Amino acid sequence: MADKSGYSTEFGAGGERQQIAKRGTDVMTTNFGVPISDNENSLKAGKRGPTLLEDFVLREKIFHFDHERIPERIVHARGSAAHGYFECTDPIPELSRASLFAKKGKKTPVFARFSTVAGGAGSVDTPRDVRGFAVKFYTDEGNWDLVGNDIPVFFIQDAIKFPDLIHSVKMEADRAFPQAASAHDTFWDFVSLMPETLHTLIWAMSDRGIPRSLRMMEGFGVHTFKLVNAKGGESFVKFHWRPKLGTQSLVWDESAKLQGADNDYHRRDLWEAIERGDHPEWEFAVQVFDQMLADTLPYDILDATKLIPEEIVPLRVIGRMVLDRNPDNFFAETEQSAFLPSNIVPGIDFTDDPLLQGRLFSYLDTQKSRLGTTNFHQIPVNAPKCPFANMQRDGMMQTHGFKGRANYEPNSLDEAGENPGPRPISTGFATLPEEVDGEKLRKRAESFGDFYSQPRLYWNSMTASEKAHIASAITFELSKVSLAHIRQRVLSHLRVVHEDLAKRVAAGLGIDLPEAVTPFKAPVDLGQSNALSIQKNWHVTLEGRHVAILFAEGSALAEIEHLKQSITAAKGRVTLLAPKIGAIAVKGGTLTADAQLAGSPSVLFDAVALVLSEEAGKKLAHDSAAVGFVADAYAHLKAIGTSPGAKPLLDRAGVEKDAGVTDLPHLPDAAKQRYWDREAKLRDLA
Ligand code: HDE
Repeated sequence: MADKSGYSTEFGAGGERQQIAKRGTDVMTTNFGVPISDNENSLKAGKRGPTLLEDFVLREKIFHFDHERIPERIVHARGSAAHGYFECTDPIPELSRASLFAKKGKKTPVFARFSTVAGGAGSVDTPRDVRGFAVKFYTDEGNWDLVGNDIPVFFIQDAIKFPDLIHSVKMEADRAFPQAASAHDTFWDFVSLMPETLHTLIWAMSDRGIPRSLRMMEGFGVHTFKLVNAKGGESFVKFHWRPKLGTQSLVWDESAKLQGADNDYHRRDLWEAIERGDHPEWEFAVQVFDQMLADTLPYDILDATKLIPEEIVPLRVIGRMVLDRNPDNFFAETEQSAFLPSNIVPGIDFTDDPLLQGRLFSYLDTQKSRLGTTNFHQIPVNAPKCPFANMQRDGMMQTHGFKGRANYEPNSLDEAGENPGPRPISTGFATLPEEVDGEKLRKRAESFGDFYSQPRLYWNSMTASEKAHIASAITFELSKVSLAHIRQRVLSHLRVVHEDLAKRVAAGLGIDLPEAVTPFKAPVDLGQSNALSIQKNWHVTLEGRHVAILFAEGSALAEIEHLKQSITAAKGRVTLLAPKIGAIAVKGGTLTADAQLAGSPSVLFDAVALVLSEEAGKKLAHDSAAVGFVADAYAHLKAIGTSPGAKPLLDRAGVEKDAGVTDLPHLPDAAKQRYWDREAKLRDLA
């Protein structure tokens, strides 16, 4: 028997056993239960003498420590996860027999992990990157893992290119830098030679590549999957997650500065939100379509570099996910969680998407290398919550003690009164029959051959400010590429995506535009899809947003309290900042800050309020932390609420009045937005 902490208490019998049980887990023991009397000193021959090999306590402790690390994930190494539930809000039995979609109100436990792709496990949270969005549903007919991303398309069409893509984006092989960054030669070399990457590339270069919070990201299953109903009727489906707080992003300079201000910005935000009871929530929606619709599209639904605009196939919301519990132990749960696109349940099925098909092998394979055993499904976070049984046996780290002789099937042991073990059931998972006919060949379908229409659709769907961000991001990344011919080749592709984009990047770099490439397939005009823009779909709300109130000696307590109250009433969050962390004399009493100004730059907040007396305003105008705090909030297009005393500080930080620079009473409203129009005043937009 194991107690809560996993320490064995089943030891001997009678009194001896009771004594151990009473001892509980407050007594330190070796891994084999021997009580330890001294955890400070190793066993030596004489106080200053050599350490003895005999010291099993020391040996065991160091031995275990030496092997604490496991290989990090080859991609998506840095991630954060939480437990929660999926709730079906609109059942779809007519489309799928999956049990989690069967009944309104039905709840299915989930474990969701969010990750960056390129950086190592100890890298930072806010680099420009795609984010992983992996959800494990513990359904009552087995685990379903929807292992998606925050971008609805992928860089490549065929799994055979994945190792090349990842080698190119990770730190370069000889020098081992840059860490967690795509702005380097090998990545841009690869993508410029593989124009199928252009669509995901333009998403990654847009504000989607720098999310504000893991709670403010959309998620996508990316591939086309199938839904299968009880009668075997099938439809195609794409899966979507939509964050309750709306999709929000950082601005580039802010995301770069956050890497210094708080490496764990996203991880901390997710953890703290759950601890506070602000449970992150997403709507779960499906885009369902049939072969007839698929035939009308000018691209292939099996091509993971393409999306289907919501304007063509609308989203149907069928559920919601709420994350309400942090892991107890990061290693045991988050690190050891193993997501497998091949984990599928009756009612859902794969398609022939060649990227998906390759993934079905890779994820199972990689767990053996990462977790060391084929029995990784027995680790609690990976085990289904429904019963499971088969004839698979033994292997490293086997924890099940199987009883009886039935480790093969069929058997007739039941006829001799023995337990025959599990047998297949006709209602179990059955792959849909599909006629397949074709030559064995290494070729790509021509229907996969248009690489430019969808990046153009994306570009055309952005606001002016979003376009500027894309052009600036590509300019920035290419400015870090040292080989001129790579920059040229990228531009020659961008010209086909959109002449305007190519011109802006060339101008930003200060180089001439090269000839455009001749595409394999001429792009077609797909119009625009407003659903793709973050800014056009902004949720005007304070919920999930964080406002800093900066005060100092002489600030008016009543003003601070009133402001704090109105922000929290609108579901915003407030942190009080002051130059000093100790109690400060303010007008009307004393006040203690939650954090110190110099350690809390404004990149950590969505909006700032400056509640300052005239004297403090003058003083802080000569404090570089205060000036940087305000100048960055302004440059990052945030709302700034000010009392009149803050004027010298605003002047010193170069703040000019605009819709986002308000007096204190208007701040709670102003803080619901970013001020994109301000950007043109602040920098030469690409
Ligand atoms: Fe992954 N990917 N991937 N990927 N992927 C992994 O599996 C792979 C792809 C995604 O939080 C690895 O357990 C191949 C698309 C997420 O644990 C590995 C291909 C999408 C995660 C792997 C792709 C993803 C991974 C590394 C091309 C979005 C993190 C560790 C065929 C739809 C899951 C692991 C977590 C992780 C392989 C492409 C998402 C090596 C071969 C497309 C969210 O198996």
